[in-house]
Amino acid sequence: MKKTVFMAAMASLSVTAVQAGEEPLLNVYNWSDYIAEDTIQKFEEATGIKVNYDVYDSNEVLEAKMLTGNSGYDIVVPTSDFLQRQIAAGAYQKLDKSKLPNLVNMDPELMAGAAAYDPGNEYSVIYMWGTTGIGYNVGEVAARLGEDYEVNSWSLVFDEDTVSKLADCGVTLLDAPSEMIPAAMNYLGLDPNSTDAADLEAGAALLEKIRPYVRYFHSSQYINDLANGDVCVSVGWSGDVFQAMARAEEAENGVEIGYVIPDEGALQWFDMMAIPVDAPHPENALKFINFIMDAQITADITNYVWYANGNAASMPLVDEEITSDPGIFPTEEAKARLWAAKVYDARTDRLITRLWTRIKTGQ
Ligand code: N2P
Repeated sequence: MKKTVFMAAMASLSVTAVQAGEEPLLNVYNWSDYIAEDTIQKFEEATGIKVNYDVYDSNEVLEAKMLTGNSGYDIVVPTSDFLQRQIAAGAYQKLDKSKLPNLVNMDPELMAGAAAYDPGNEYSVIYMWGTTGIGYNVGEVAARLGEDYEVNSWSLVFDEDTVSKLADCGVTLLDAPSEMIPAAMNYLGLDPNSTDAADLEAGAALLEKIRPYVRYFHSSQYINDLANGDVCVSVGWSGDVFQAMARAEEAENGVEIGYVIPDEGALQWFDMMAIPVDAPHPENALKFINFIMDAQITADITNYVWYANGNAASMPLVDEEITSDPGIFPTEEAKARLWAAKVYDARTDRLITRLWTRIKTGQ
């Protein structure tokens, strides 16, 4: 009798375990150079879930995987405009907010901003945010443009006369068509969000004009190259340029790096944590999102990667050096000049892709 009760109890236990339990695994696909050294280890220790962690440096690469499906990933981190298109394509699942108690830590204003792409924040939570500006080697730029030259304008890369003087020390652009072409359009006085083919063509023509002075198009290599003094000007993402700065300081190699949000304005973006519709471990994914939203965990990430986050509760734990830096947390004045990306319709998206190939290959 006793034995039967025990067996029944065991049977029901194992049924519960099968129903509620996922294998203790989580497959994360995040941007490179975008997490603190100990975040994953802390998550594994806290939950017993083993993490496979892969990285990318391009929304297009991530998007191809999301639209094909069966990526095997449980957590991905698309930028908000890309996320919007992927949500529309059915690539993500809604978040069960009852499993995300740390949502209370998020900054309501920033989440409202992110809701422009994901109404009601139903599918995603802000991971980090930043701007697309210019990283530069203070000494090399001064040596070529004069000690008095103030780096505060996109003319550093978009004015042919200026950029041609920098070509020998290495100018790099992001391999991010939907960021670079609008930046060129904005410099020309056009609306960076315009989807008018003539405006996009004009932005592309400017990029083609400066193409001879560009050493490469790449979205992560410039961190080390700036830090080592191998390149001197990179259109780059805020935190990545600050990481270059920190690496140079650590190497004590005499390289001084600056980051500027140019006076003409810059793109502000949000990178969002989301769970693919076919994620093999969606419960573990929710645990991960909730873990990241812990104030200390997010503060640790910001303190390591130099990106702003959307977690209000983490702010008191973020280094003053970071919160007070206008390159990371722009001033109100600079904020007024930032623009947010709008999701492209399919036709514009195809045009951008075609223009980008032309710019990069020079044909
Ligand atoms: C991290 C780059 C993330 C910014 N290396 C791109 N949205």
